[in-house]
Amino acid sequence: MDKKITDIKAEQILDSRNNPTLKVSVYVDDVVGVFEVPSGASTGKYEACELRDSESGKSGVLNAVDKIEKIIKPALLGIEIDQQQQIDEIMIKLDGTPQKTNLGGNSTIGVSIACAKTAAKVLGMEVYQYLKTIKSIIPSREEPFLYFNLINGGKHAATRLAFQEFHIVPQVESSKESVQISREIQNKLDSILEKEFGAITKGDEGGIALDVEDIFTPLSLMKKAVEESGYSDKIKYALDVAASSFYDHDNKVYKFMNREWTTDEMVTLYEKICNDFPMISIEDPFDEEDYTGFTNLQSKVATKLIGDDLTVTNIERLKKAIAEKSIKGIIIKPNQIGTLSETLDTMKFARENDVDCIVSHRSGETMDDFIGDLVCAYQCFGIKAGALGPKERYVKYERIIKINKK
Ligand code: 2PG
Ligand code: MG
Repeated sequence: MDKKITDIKAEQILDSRNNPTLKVSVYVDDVVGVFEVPSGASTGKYEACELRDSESGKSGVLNAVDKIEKIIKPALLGIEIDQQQQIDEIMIKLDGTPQKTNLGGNSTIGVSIACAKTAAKVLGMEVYQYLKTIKSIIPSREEPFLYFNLINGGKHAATRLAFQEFHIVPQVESSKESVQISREIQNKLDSILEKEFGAITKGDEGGIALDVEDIFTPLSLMKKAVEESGYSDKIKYALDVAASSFYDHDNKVYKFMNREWTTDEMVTLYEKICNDFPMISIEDPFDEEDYTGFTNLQSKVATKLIGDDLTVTNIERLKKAIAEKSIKGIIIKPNQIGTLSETLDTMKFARENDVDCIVSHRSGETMDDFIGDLVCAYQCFGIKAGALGPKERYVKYERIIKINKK
């Protein structure tokens, strides 16, 4: 069978926040693989560039569509679809910038993952099976821990809550059971909050947009829901603080709960959180430049600190975080770096250095379930895919359950 790329098409679609994003289709004759690109709101400043038609807000991506059809497509036509490394290297070279500002990381990741999906089909494999053939990565767990983001704050909700994500993480082996447990706890939490606060509204990732200032309130409410559901012995908690979003660079302080916090005061606060709640991990507890804040806290707590804005799926930033002993885990978002090959290099390096990978959706999502295949192929530590409810979140969990049934 011929395996050469015969066509590439791109179009503009809408993501879960109604913002324009890319859909890319890669063809080998009549076999087609499609990837719909997600988009972040609390983006790290070292992430690959998201190319948009204008600087203001989340404008169109027609410029990116053009770059794919006029620049990337001619360079990739005729290349063997199962040569992922070569495909990605061609795009990296064509772009020629450190943060893919020329072609856009959204364009390159769209093409890169669509190629992998087409290759899987051409070879008659499931996507996760194909991924295993292109890189071998040290596994963390048979099935990933599922991180359910039950309360949304920060840039994902229009409320006073500064911390971005409050997760429950069921400590069970099976994804199916994990979803079942989370469903019960989420329903319980909804009814507790409806009683306490009246009508509830949801944030970008399907969790509740709770309008409170105190960061302990969401944790206590989740604990109450967990206890009333009878799952206290099966649940750990996790946070994504996304601390860069409320850091004052000029004065070197964090601003939330109506006051300013120094880095040392933040360390003390996190130690208290870890004492009061069984925390499995805390993501981005400090600003994206503050490796030493991470290092200081990681030396004091057993809870895993996770880099996201700190590391942006970039192997060079990961190397620095490892050298400084800043983290025990890294968030993996393919669109932060812009190609599948670079994503897998970062994951492989992380695991060789005893850093766990947590694959993650973005706050602006599509119906694509590729990250379900990614997390299962390499048996990663965990996945963040939001709360149960919104379909664009659920398809990721559904895919993981389906793969693990086989
Ligand atoms: C994060 C993500 C996903 P965003 O910070 O981890 O939850 O948010 O996609 O807005 O960067
Ligand atoms: Mg994050």
